[in-house]
Amino acid sequence: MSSVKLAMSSVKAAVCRPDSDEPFVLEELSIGDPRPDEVLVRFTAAGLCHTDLDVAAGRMPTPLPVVAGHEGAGVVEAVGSAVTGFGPGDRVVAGFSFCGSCRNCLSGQPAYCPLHFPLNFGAQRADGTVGLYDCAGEPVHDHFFGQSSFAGYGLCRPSSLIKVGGTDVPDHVLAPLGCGIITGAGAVWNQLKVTPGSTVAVFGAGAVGLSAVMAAAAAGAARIIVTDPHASRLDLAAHLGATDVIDATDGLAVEGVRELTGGAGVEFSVESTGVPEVMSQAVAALAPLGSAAILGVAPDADLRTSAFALLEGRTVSGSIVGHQAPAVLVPRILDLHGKGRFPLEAVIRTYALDDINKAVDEVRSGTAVKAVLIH
Ligand code: CXF
Ligand code: ZN
Repeated sequence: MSSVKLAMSSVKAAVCRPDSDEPFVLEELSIGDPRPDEVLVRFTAAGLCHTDLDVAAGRMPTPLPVVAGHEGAGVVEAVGSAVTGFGPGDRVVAGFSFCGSCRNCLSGQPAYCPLHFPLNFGAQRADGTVGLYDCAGEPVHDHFFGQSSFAGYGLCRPSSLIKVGGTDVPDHVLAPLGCGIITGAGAVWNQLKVTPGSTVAVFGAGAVGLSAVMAAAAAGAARIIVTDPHASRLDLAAHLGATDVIDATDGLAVEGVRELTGGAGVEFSVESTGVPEVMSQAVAALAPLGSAAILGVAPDADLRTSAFALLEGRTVSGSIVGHQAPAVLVPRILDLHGKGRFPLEAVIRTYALDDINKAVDEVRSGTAVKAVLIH
């Protein structure tokens, strides 16, 4: 990284450091001015996603120390001279970065941009520089998902930003639309294309799984079966549209799904746990011609499934961040939210940024579903 420093302002941030006992260390950092192609955003809220914890634990290809956070919401403070389409005062949600010019980006699938990993996990500018420095003057990696929203201000890539000017939804509700919420909802609508009257099983009732439940309910699914080991999350699933719930602690979720469907299995399944055995269950619970969406992140796992089961027309595929441009998906969810058909508030618990490690503990224990940090 470059050691060149520019005009700096102070900013509070949660930093992932390789030598720390806790996932996040609260620090005062310095931030430079936006480059010509950057947008300076004042973040007011940021959701905590499992990917942030994977980064803190060194399980992702992200250099440390780094300011993570990839579900930001806030207000544009300043824009670089080459930025178009954004101006000071714009309310924005921050999601993932993409190049905008490759075949996948141009065909409306920016999540599958070949530069997804360097742009979102590289945590630096293309020239290797960063915009954050610690109190010793040492560089701290930023530009995580083009935002690093666990800092009060971020030097953002325009591709990561979605304008949300026309809504009165508070920022702590908007923030998780950057990743977790669109991941579950988009898989149901864009990847599986869940149909009215159909049967759906959702494995895992975290923020992604419960977003899949809300999306399946909005799509008119007749049967939505949810399985999870936490009773409180199953209660929440029932509140959000699940027609049946299964306690996953005994490992008999597939048998439960088959019993509830008269032995047939479901037309659609969604896996959101990242546990390889649960991924296999999501496939095993399918009826012939059924489709499973694998959404959990398990970097080193193999997926085991019956090859014979695939002969009956079952399909298994994965997707990331909603399988559609966030600029299309986010307004769709906000429209449903405005009609009371996507009650995001039910899955959100807020924490001061200072309490980010408490938020991590409560997500890990299952007490909180979607933790959102308030700056
Ligand atoms: C990521 C998860 C790991 C693969 C790429 C997309 N999404 C954010 O949490
Ligand atoms: Zn995420």
